[in-house]
Amino acid sequence: MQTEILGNTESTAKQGNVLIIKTKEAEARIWVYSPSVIRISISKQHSADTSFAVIQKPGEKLNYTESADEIVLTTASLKLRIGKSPLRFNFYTADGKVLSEDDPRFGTNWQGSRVVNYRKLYPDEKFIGLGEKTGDLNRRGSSYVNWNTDAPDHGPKSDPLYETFPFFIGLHSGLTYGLFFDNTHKSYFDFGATTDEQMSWFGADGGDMNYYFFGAQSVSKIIEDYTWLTGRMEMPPLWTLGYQQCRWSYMSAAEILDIAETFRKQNIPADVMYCDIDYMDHYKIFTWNKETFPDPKSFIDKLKAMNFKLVNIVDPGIKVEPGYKQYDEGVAKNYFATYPTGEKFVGSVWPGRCHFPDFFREDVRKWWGTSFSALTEPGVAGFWNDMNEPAAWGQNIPWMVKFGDYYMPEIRNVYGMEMARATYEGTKKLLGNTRPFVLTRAAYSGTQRYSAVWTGDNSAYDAHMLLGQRLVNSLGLTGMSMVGVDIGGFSGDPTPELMVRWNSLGVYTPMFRNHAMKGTKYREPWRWGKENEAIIKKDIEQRYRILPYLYSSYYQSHKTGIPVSRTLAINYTQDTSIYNEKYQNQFLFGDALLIAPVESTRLTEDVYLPKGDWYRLSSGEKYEGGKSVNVPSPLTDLPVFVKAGGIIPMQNVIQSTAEKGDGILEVNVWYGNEANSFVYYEDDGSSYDYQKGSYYKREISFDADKSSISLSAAEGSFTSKYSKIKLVMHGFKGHIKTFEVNGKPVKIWPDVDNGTDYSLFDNDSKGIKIAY
Ligand code: MIG
Repeated sequence: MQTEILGNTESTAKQGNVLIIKTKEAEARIWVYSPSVIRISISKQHSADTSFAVIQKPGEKLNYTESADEIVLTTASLKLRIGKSPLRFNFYTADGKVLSEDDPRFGTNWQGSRVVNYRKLYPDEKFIGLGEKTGDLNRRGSSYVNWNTDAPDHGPKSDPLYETFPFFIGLHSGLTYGLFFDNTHKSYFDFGATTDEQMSWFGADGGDMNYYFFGAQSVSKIIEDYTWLTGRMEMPPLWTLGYQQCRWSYMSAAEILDIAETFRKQNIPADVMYCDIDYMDHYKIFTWNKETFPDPKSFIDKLKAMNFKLVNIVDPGIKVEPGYKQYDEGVAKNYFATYPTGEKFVGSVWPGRCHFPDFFREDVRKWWGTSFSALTEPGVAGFWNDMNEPAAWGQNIPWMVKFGDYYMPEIRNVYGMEMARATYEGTKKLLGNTRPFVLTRAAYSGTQRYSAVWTGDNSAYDAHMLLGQRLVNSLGLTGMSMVGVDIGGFSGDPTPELMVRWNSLGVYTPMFRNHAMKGTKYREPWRWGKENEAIIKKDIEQRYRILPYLYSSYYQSHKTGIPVSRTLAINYTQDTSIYNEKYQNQFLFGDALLIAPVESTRLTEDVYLPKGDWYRLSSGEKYEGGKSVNVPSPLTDLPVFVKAGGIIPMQNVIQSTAEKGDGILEVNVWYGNEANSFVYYEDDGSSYDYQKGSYYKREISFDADKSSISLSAAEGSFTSKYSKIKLVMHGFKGHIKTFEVNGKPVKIWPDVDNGTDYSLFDNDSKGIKIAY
C-alpha cells in the first residue's frame, strides 16, 4: 500500500456556494457555514453528502481571491489561505493570526481507504474535548480512538469507551479554534503523542477528510457554534433533574414500590425509580415479566401517587423467537441487520440469540418508536437505551454485517445515536405534549438533540469518581449537557465514605443518578448507617434547593449549548493553573458555582480559585482567587464556592419536583464589585408549551456601584409558581444603608447564623427594583 499525499492543484471552480479544487489525487470542497465556521471535505471519491450530526446548511456567500499560488477565502472572522501546490489549508483570524495550519509536508494523505490529516503543532498548544475520553483535561501528548465500545471495568486510562465525539478545541498563543471531523468510521486523534511533538493528526479508516473548522475567539463561542451546527437539547423534563434511584435490577414491582415508599418515609427527596433489564419477560424488549410485574399500570399508578416517575431500559437486540411480536414484525418487514447474502445477522446478548434493528431506516425507527406503547400505556415516563454500541457477546460484530447500504464499520459509531433518535421520536409522538426522557449509553455528535447520556460502567473507587467528573466536563465541551455517572460506582462496593462523597458530588452532576451492578451491596441512601444517611439526605435536599438555578442553567444549554457542568477551561481558558492535574477536575456548575471534587479519604484539599473573589457556599467565608487555597473538606462539606457577584435562585426543600412547594423563590446574591446578571427561567417543566411562549423568563441583575438589585419584567405567558421572593444577601454587611423595593421601604432582617441579610416581598412579574 502506498501513501498518497494531496498534491498540486489542477483546477479550481466555484459552483454556487462551494469552491471545488481538484488535484491528481482528490477533490476538495469548501463551504462557508457562518463567518466563524468553514467546512472542508477532501476525498478521492466523495460519499453522498449526508451527516448524522449536522443540522445546518452552508451559507450562500463565498468571498475569495485567487492568485497563481494561493486562494485566500475570507469571512468576517476567519481567513483561510489555501496553498495551491501542494494543496494545503491554513486558518487564520481575520487579522492574520495563525490558528491552525496543515503540516506543509503531509497535509491530507491516504493509505488505501485510510485518510489522515497532519497539522502543525504549536509549542504552547493545548487540546480539550473529544467528549467521553479518559485521560487529562489537556489532551496534548495523548492519542485516542473512536470506536463505540461496551467497556465494562474500564479504568481511568481505558480507550475507547462508549461514545464518539470527534470534536476538539485547540488553544495556543492566547487564541482558540475548534475542529469537528464529521466522519463516522473508526477514527483516530493524536495530539502530538507519537510525532516527536512535530504534528497533531486525525484520521479514519474510511470515508472523507470532512471537517468543520471553528474560528471563534472564545471556548464558549466555539461551543455555541458547534451546537448551532449539530443542535441543542430541548428543555428537559423537570423531574429528570431530581434524584434518581436505579439498580440492576430491582427484581419486582413490589421491591420498587418498597424502595419508593422508603424514600417518602425517610423524607429523602427523590423523583425517579428505574426498571433495569429484569422487568422484562426473558429480556424480550417491550414485554413485562408477568410474575414479577403482573400489573404494570397499577404499579406505575402507585408510583405516581407517591410522585415518582419510572424509567425503563430497552436494549436493541430483539430475541429470535417466533411468536414474539417484535421478532415477527421485524422479520416480516425486513427490519433487521443482515449479511450481504440477505441472511439476518444473529448476535447473542441478554435475551440469547438476537437480531438488530436497522435504525438507519426511517420505517424501522417508526416501528421501533410505536413499540414503546407497551411502556407508555401503563405510564412509563423515561426510556433508557443500553447496549447500543452495539454490544453483543464477543463484541466484534462482523464487518460484513449490513444496515441497509451501510456496513458495520462505517456506522458503528452512530448506531447508538440513531437508536436514541428512534426512541426519542417515537416516544415523543406517543406522549403527545409531554416531554419524553431518553438516556443512552452510546452516542455520536448531535446526540444532545435526542437524549441524555451516562458514562457507562464505572467502578467504586476514588480515581473513578474523579475520572467521571472529567468525562462529564469533557462531554459538556461537545454539546452534551445532560450527563450522568453512576453515583457510587457501578461495579464493586464503595466504602461508606466514598458513597457519601460521591453523593455530594452528585448534587452538582447534571443528571443525579445512583446506580449499581448486580451482586453489589444495595446503594440507597439508608443503607449506610444513620449518620451517613443524614449527610446523604442533606445533600440530596441541597439538590432540590438549587433546582430553580439548575433549571435555568439547562435553559442556557437549550438556548446556547453551554453545558451545565463546565470545565474551568471554558471560562478561564488562558489560566494555565486550571490544566494542572491537581485542579483539572474542578468545574463550574452553572454560572456561579465552582465545585472541587475531593477523594473520599482527603479531609482537607487544595483548591484552585481563579482570579476574582469567591465565597465558600457552606460558610460564607470569603477567599481571594488567582491562587490555590487549602480548605477543609469533611464528608459533610464538599468544597463548593460561589463567584463574587453570583446570583443563585433557590427554593425550600420539597420531596419531589411534582410538589408545588411553599411558593417562595429564594434569590441569593453574593456581594461583588463587578456587575452581574442571571437569566432566570421557568415553565411548566413537562410540556412543549414553552415553545409556544408559555414560559417565564427574567433577568436578575446586581450592581454594587449602583447599590441595586433588580428583576426585569417577566417575559412569556407562564405564571411563576413562586408568589413571594426571599432575597438573601451574602457578604453585604456594611453595604446596606436603606432597603427599598420599588421605591417603598421594606423590612430586612439579619440572619445571625449565616451572616446574611434577607427580606421577603411579593413576586411582581412587572419588574422589581431593589435599592439598598
Ligand atoms: O451487560 O442492564 O451499562 O448500566 O445496569 C450489562 C444491565 C448490561 C450495562 C449498563 C448498566 C446496566 C446493565 N447493562
